[in-house]
Amino acid sequence: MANILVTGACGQLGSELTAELRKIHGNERVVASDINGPVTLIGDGPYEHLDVMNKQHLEKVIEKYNIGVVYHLAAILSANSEKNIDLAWKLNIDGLLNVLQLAQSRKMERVFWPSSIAVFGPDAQKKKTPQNSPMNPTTVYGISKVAGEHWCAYFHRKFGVDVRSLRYPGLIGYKSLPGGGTTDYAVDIYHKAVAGEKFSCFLEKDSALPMMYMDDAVKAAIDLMNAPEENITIRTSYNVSAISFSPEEIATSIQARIPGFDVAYEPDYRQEIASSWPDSIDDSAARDDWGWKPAFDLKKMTADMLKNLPGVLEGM
Ligand code: AKB
Repeated sequence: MANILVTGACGQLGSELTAELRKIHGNERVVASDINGPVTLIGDGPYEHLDVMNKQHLEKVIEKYNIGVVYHLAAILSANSEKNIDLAWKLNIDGLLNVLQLAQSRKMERVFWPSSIAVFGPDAQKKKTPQNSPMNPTTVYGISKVAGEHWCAYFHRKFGVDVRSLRYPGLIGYKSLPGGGTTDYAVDIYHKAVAGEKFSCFLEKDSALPMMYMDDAVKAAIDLMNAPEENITIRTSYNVSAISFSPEEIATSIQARIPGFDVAYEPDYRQEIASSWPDSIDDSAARDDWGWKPAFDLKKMTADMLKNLPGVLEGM
């Protein structure tokens, strides 16, 4: 039986997705890989130190473990991409092309690749952004995601590679930290609240963005990958949506449980990125094609974060 490779397995989504895939398929069948640790979150099972820009090494790993399915998550997020545009383009696009080319030549079963709401720019409809809105991003990360989506559609159309993708919003979870995104504040705010400290938010208080709790994000990837091939009508990337809130709204949901939690708004360069993105997303295609339905709203997410985060921080 073919095995599964996760690239970027030590990242925010990767660590939780790897752990879940190992629960489903068994530790030995899910190979985790990354260029940075920590590997503590992903549990037991095979691990390879892997730079996805190195195609030869990637192929060796695929061969060594008889990989048939790849969850290709290695990428640089929006805010960090602006700081190193060459590396962001190289990693986000060359890495994807390496995976797609190997999926084609080795006739692999399936590939998952995350796109992002960052594909949309200031001219897209702000609220309930439709699947096929104009995609004119103003960030290098967004440009790489638009290009990546088209590469996915091309490899499917031209070579029959079964690559599937989701346009993730900001992801929030208590087990792992995001790294270098514009939506990171929505994780950091819980850490400060639990520590009893004041939070300085790098976005304006009314800057609403689409977001999703990690349990829903992991479930979305697995549901999409398990959907029958004939149900997948979108081969660029599916809009997926769960929650939409502003910094002030998430602060209020925390203050309902931790009265006195104090937040200051000190926007920096990330505000410009956030302002170019949608406030909320229309995901009816994902709901119709493969039954997408999120389980967490803001209230439920805050309750879960505040229940579980203190234990995680104690164990660190
Ligand atoms: C980021 O902020 O860069 C990511 C994303 C929305 O893709 N979380």
